[in-house]
Amino acid sequence: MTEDYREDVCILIPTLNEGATIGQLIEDFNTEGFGNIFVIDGNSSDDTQEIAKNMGARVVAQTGKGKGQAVQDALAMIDDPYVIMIDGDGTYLAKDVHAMLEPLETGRADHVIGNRFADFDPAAFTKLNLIGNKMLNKFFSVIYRKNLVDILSGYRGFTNQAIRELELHETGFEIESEIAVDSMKKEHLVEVVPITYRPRPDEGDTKLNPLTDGFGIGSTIYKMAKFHNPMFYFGIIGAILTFCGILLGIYVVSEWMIGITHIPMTILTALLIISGIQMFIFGMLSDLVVSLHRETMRTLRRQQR
Ligand SMILES: Nc1nc2c(ncn2[C@@H]2O[C@H](COP(=O)(O)OP(=O)(O)O)[C@@H](O)[C@H]2O)c(=O)[nH]1
Ligand SMILES: [Mg+2]
Repeated sequence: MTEDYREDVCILIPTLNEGATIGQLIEDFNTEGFGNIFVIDGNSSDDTQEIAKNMGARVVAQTGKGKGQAVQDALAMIDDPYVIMIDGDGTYLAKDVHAMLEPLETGRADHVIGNRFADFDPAAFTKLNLIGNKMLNKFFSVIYRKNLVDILSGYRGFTNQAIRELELHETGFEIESEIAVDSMKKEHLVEVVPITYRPRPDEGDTKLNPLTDGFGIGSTIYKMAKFHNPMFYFGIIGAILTFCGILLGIYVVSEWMIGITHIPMTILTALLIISGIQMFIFGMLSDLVVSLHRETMRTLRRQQR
């Protein structure tokens, strides 16, 4: 390693069988002036670990399974003032690192998201991937009332403070959305920075399954809404119950008009509508609890800082 490398920035790379690209990626970061490289590996069966070690990276094998678990392992081991997280598959460019760092260094942001939609190769996203990404981003912005443009981006930057405050539990590909949600919860300053996104050199070799992982990510975003926007969380359930109740009610009333009475169905209608309205009331009460909790946490964080 030369003396000129910046040591205050840790480049964190989660890898699973990325032997084809990891070497070039580390070299590119060296060229940009970054030598503090941390590879958290998912026990790759190829030569990822050897290549990274030979290039001077700190290589650690994750203790469990999944990208999320790897990231959690790694973040607990990093003390540097800034962390830049990037996929090891060669889809993101090392030269975008300066733009990613700038908002962190000037204190404008605690967390930076590299926006892949700013400049992407048409081959980098499959149609399904692009639609899924857009839908999940929309879903996120409705629930959390903030448009972070590309919540599933694998290129992220954090201050040390932000990392210590994040509480992450998701082990798989839900980790990016969990980071986005938790930064909202912790009221971190988040900045979105345009970056370039390229196709994987070994196309189609992604470990992500667009359907099952997409569904998992969507349900993580929804599940966590309970703690951030409970009116939305309970409101959806309430709306479904009330809607079913009203539909059934229309049927019961129209049958009653022609002289047929359905007693059990009438009871069910009433139950559905009442439970639906109850859900809205739960939502309102939870909203109150969440607002009060947010105030308390805000005060605590101010004192801690
Ligand atoms: N350590 C570790 N890294 C993983 C695991 N699964 C995926 N990765 C890495 O996480 C990054 C993103 O994975 P990728 O399959 O490219 O997902 P995509 O970019 O969302 O399609 C890549 O660098 C992978 O090598 C895992 O289980 N453990
Ligand atoms: Mg990838």
